[in-house]
Amino acid sequence: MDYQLDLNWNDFLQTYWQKRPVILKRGFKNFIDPISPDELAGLAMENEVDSRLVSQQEGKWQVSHGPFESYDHLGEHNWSLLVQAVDHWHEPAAKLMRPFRFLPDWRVDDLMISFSVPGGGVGPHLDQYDVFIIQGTGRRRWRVGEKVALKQHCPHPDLLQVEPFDAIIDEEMEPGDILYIPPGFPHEGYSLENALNYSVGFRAPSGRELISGFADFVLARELGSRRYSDPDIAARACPADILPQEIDGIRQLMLEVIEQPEQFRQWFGEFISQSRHELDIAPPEPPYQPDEIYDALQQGDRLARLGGLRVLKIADAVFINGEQLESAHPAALEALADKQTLGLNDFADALDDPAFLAQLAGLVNSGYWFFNE
Ligand code: AKG
Repeated sequence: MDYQLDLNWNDFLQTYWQKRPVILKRGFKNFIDPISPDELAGLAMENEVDSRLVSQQEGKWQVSHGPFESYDHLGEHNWSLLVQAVDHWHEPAAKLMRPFRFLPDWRVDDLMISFSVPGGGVGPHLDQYDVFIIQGTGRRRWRVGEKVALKQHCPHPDLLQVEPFDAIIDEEMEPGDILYIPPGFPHEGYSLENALNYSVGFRAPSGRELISGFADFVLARELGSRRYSDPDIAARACPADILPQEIDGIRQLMLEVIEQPEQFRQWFGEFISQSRHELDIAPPEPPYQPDEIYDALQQGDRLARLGGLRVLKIADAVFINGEQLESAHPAALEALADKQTLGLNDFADALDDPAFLAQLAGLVNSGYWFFNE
């Protein structure tokens, strides 16, 4: 199913993105769930899939983590099953992310899906990410508060909540409604009936993550070998003193490592094209020979991108799952980065170059693209 989002993106970005929460009433008209509660429950039984059950009885919260073996112990009220990165495991659900591609791919994180029975929810909390929460089947009451300093607490070691807040949005959402919440706004969803919710989440790396990722790159590439030097070292009254100009010199030395634009771009492309969630990689057996890829495309077969695979571009450089793909065919690379499925015309004459065909076979044999016919 191709989901059509009824939204004026330019107005939305100007008024709401990272600024104010908003309900986009009937953002998806005639919404049809891409997944059933049973399928979601089945996914949460898989080892590789990240899932949790959150329940509450008279104010006592419980959290357990998948994979789950059975759901027989659950009653008909007050619990919620949440499954992370469903776009990596379920193709029809992944299609829900596409209408959000007005926003750049590098900012996207994952699609989290929850199934809640009446009274189910994770309680009042806030996130550090932008999220679009789509209401699927069922009705759920969503409340959002103002972005103010709120006390956080853990009613269970794996559950971070905020204190009660006054609502600036308090609405029963119906299928196809979308609630957009910028980072830091407290919110809670309370199910009125069995309900599915789809959270399209965005990624915003913190300074800490960036420094740590960059440090790994510096070590792997053996950058930053220049050492601190002080031919004009200053005398000081107390040998224990570190002088301000020495602190500046150290900071300058560190900044020099960051201020190498080419290395910096290379690092960021590799870093940001890695997924934070496991990919459902299943290399084909036996592997394809390049001429088989050529023949399949000539016959009209199409290549589909693995769900959740991050393919990002900095100028002409294309990064796929943490590695740069170099090629003499920028248009073909651009098509790989841009399109969810590709056919013969997307590659044009690049397919006549045995080097490109071998690269494409490498990508297919890595499980990154697959024939979906
Ligand atoms: C979020 O994605 O931030 C949510 O609060 C969704 C939680 C849920 O679906 O219960």
